[in-house]
Formats: sequence, structure tokens, C-alpha cells
Amino acid sequence: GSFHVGDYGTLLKRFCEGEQQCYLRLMEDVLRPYVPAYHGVVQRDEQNYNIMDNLLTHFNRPAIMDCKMGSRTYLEGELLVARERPQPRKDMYDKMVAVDPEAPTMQERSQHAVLKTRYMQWRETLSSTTSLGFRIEGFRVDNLLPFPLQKSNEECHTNFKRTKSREQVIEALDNFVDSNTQIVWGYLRRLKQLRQVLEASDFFRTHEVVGSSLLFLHDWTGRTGVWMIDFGKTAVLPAHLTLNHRTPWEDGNREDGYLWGLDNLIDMLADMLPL
Ligand code: 4IP
Ligand code: MN
Repeated sequence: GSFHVGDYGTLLKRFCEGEQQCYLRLMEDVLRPYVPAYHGVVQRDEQNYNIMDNLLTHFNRPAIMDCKMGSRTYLEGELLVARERPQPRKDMYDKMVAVDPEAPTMQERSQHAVLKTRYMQWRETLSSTTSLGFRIEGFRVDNLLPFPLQKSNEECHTNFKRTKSREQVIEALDNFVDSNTQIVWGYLRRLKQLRQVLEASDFFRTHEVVGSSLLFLHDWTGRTGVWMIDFGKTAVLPAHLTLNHRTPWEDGNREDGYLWGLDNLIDMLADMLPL
């Protein structure tokens, strides 16, 4: 896989230079408390890894959720490549028909392949990415009682490809927190703080943040936390350009809808609390 557990509560992630650049800048940015601490590079079996804090270590068998943020999940640069040197993908065609046999066009059917950008756009509109600016990629909940009060009863949920409407997403979020409003409060507080810091961050203003996730963690003690992870497709902008992350995307403006999605997520969590 692309991850290993490292020494002293660290995690090793397969090296990606763009991601390293992001972490180096983030360690100097106001966003530092909202990302795993970065500790440089290590080599293992001929492969380089970025070393970062393992966020799970401060929790007691936590429930974990990954939300992919933004209204677009591929880079503008990938669209350019797809236009100039189209490389239809059979693996993505297979993933597409596995979810919806009706989805491919006649041409895609005859080629048994789809372009990556086409696949990614299809995933965006099937899920809540296009309509809400984020989507649930998956979550895992353990029973929230400490061992040995209850036997381990781990449940993994990754079937959210068609979770699209506001109501469907709220239902999934409610399942994740097991209808616990204290947990919802904790997440809401943290996300509102994150939003304030994002709005003040030089890093955020100057980067197109695509394919990045918010990692949610809570455990039976009531501890909650949210961190930004996965910067493999986060790209620095040309010097004259900045983003507000809320303006709708048009080809060329590089907007990613990250804050628009965070606004919606915050709104939906607030709606889960009693009046
Ligand atoms: C995956 O599709 C995700 O979109 C990946 O994004 C993406 O990796 C994969 O592209 C694509 O196949 P499914 O989630 O539907 O399986 P992420 O890593 O952000 O989850 P990239 O490379 O775009 O990050 P390929 O080209 O790696 O297969
Ligand atoms: Mn990726």
C-alpha cells in the first residue's frame, strides 16, 4: 500500500514531491494546527516516504471519516492533458459500469474505456461533490465503548458513491456520530475555527486545493478532531492569482469550491443539533 506506520507515532506516506512542498509551506502557515505535523523524508526498501504525525495516536479506538472537499476533484491541468493527449482508461470504465451499467456513452462502450476527467466528473455529479462542494468517501466506526465493556464490533462504510442529496448526507453523518449531539458540537466548533483560519491563510489563498480531505476522528471519551489531509493534488497558483474558494468554477479561474463545501458541511452539522 502507500502507507506504513512509522516510529514514535508517525505515519509514512509514499513520497510525492508536490505534497512535500505543501507540507513544508503548511508548517510555516497559520494552518499548521489543522494538518498533521510534517517530519521530512525517509527511505525504506528503495521507496521514499513523507513522514507525518499519525493523527490516530491521541484517540482511543476512534471512529474515522474521510470527506473529500471541493466541487472539483481533478486539476485544471488534467483537463488540458485530456484534451491534448486523450488517454481513455479501461480500469475507470470498469469502475463506472460496476456502479451504473447505463453510465457510459455509446462511444465509451465501444472503446471499453473512459477519460479520467470524464470519470471524475461522473463521480462528482453522482455524489454530493457538484451539488454540495464535498462528499463522504467513507467512514469506520468501532463500538464507542471501551474494551472490555463490549466486544469489538467494527463497521466499515464505504458505499457512498450515490450519497448525493442534503438529506442523504445528513443521514450518513448522523450514522457516523451515532446521533450523539455532543460529538456534533465538537466537530462544529472545530470546523468553524478551521474556516476562520482558512480565510486568513496565505497558503490557502495561493493554492488550488483539489482532492484534499478532512479527516474526522472521535472516540468514546467524547474527544473530537478534524484535520486537513492529502495534498497530492494541491497546486500552487501563478504569482498574480489568488482564490476565494467560493466562486463557482469556470475553466481557467482555478476555483475549487473548498470553502463553499465547508460552508455547506457546517450548515448541515448545525441542522443536526436540536433547536
Ligand atoms: C480514484 O477514483 C480517486 O478519484 C483518486 O483520487 C484518483 O487518484 C484516482 O485516479 C481515481 O481512480 P475512485 O475514488 O472512484 O476509485 P484520490 O486519491 O484523491 O482519492 P489521483 O491520482 O487523481 O489522486 P488514478 O489516476 O490515480 O487512478
Ligand atoms: Mn490522490
